[in-house]
Amino acid sequence: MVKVITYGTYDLLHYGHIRLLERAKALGDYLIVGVTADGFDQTRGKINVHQSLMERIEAVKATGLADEIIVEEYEGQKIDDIIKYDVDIFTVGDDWQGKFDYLNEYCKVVYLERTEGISSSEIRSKEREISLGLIGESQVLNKIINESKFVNGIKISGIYALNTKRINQENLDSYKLYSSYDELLNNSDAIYIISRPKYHYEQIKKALLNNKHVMCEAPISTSKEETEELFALAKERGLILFTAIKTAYSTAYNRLKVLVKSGKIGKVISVDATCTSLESRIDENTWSSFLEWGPTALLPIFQLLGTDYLSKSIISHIENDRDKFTKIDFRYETSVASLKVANGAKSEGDLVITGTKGYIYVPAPWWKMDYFEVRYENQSSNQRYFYQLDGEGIRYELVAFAKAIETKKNTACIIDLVSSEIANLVNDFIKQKDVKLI
Ligand code: C2G
Repeated sequence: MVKVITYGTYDLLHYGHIRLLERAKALGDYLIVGVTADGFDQTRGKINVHQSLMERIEAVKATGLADEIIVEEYEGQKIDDIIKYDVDIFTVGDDWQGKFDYLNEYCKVVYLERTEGISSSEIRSKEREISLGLIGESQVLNKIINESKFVNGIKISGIYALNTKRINQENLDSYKLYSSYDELLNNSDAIYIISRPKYHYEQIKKALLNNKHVMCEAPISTSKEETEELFALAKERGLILFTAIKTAYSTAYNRLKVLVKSGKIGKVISVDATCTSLESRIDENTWSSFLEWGPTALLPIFQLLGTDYLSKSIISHIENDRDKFTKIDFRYETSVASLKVANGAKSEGDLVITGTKGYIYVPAPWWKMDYFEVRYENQSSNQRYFYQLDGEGIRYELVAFAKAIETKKNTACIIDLVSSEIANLVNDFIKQKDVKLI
């Protein structure tokens, strides 16, 4: 029996895929198809895959061409599979010509002619593109423009900014600069807001009332009530309202959460996060340390321990009525948490999750997470995890936003409750509630 193996993402299965599978099948008597896992695709830069792994497996199964279907999870798995399944022929489309010659050491390698004129990415981009309007004054806006180029289905409709001093000239030349927010709204399907936090509520509300989807840099607003009102309004109108904290959309961070929730380090006793950067990412006179870094530092605390802490204490160092350094300690029923944020001081920007069986250490800058370690008393049991993170993770949050708009399912990685509690803390901070000064 001649066994053949081939691999692919098989997203939005089309006749190009089917023709490949038919010819692969014809090479032998038994065809194994390796369908790529979501995480593996993301690691190898395929971030726009629309269908889940199960949907893609089902589609390949429905062709009736595969005698066996396996999942491709990691780089180098092909060699393991060829040996494990005693494969005679590896085949793949000739868009990969030469890339798999190394497999000749294990089996025959056959490149089959690719079917011209059709591809999953063409199908994806033919679907209605979301025109995304940008509002705000921060240089992060330049990153969003750059990252949007990697996302099928999103195109930037233009920019509205109170001042453009932090927007690259190249972007000002390439994208329409609208003279009003109304004009931006009229020319967009969705809005990405990265303006001063005190404007967020009005800007989000106006976008939702104009039936636009919204992604907004945390905090969504500076009060819990306003945040809850906005999420309710979005829900009522069938719109997507996403909180943008890019860490939440990175593969590594989501794998870390799964490991913690699965009990990998036992019960979590403490979560300690530090974020500092002396050069303020965002305009010096708009954001304080806590407004700039608080939502990011709060994310793992609220997502791993919840938002029902029993008490908190805030200590800040303030200069020219901007906090240059803020430390917050939380007490929960059976755990504690702390955060240190500063744009007027420098510290080790790591994240440590303390558990009863071990702990997770994420080195600085933990918020651009691509690597973390699970550490135990017996160091030989330590485990290291690495997940590709391109462009600081902003493209992944844009992909999640586009997918949510398309599927009308709010798959936000940051649940509304967390967004509301972040806003609540921001409110306490602004009102200096539970705050002591140093
Ligand atoms: N294909 C084709 N004609 C097309 C599109 C795709 O013959 N118009 C072939 C590809 O060459 C590949 C298979 O169909 O052999 C699946 O294509 P994709 O789902 O795009 O997956 P890809 O990332 O190309 O898979 O490690 C090998 C890769 O996983 C190959």
